[in-house]
Amino acid sequence: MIKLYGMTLSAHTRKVQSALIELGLPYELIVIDLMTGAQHSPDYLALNPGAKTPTLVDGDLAIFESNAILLYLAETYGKGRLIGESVKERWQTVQWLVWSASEGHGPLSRPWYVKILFPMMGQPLDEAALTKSHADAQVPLKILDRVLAKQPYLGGSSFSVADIAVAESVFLSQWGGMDTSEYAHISRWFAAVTARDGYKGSRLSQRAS
Ligand SMILES: N[C@@H](CCC(=O)N[C@@H](CS)C(=O)NCC(=O)O)C(=O)O
Repeated sequence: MIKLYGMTLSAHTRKVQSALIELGLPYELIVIDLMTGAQHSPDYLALNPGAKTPTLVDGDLAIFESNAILLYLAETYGKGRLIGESVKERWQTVQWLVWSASEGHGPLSRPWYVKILFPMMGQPLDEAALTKSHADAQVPLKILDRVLAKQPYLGGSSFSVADIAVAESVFLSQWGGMDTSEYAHISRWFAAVTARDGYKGSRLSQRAS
């Protein structure tokens, strides 16, 4: 059975859970508690030398980087479901996964770090940093809204792992206090993605079937 090492508090783990649920793949969630430093244990470092979660193990393959895992699952188990079969849709999906990792997730997730995570870890709320994070997140939000004005999903006409990845980042912006409702096309797309079983099921519990 597929093993997923991570924790549901982590957006990157939730992305992978969402894809596994969409594909109906049974998996075992092995909780790596980041608060206790479990990511630095020798056994975990053997799977993921970067000491980050998530890591997915499928047979003798151990793979890390959440967007690489999403692509692996889509290509291996989800062709025509989580990644389009045409060259155009397939590469648009890859393009947005790369954009998410390199351009989108950082500024989109920053409001959550500043407003939620850092205070949870005992730091006082930095209002100036929060204001700046909200301003910086407008850049990727504008890009997404422009694209989603022209097509229903990031990969093109159908839902894909790119939507799973980017919706989780937009969720972190919102949790970090951003009102994204002025972006009509993002709002329409986000409602469609978050209504799906994968998105809903990924936030239920730490246990998997
Ligand atoms: N680019 C990585 C980022 C993974 C990542 O930052 N994971 C965080 C949890 S959301 C983590 O494991 N942090 C542990 C640490 O920094 O010690 C991915 O997409 O998988």
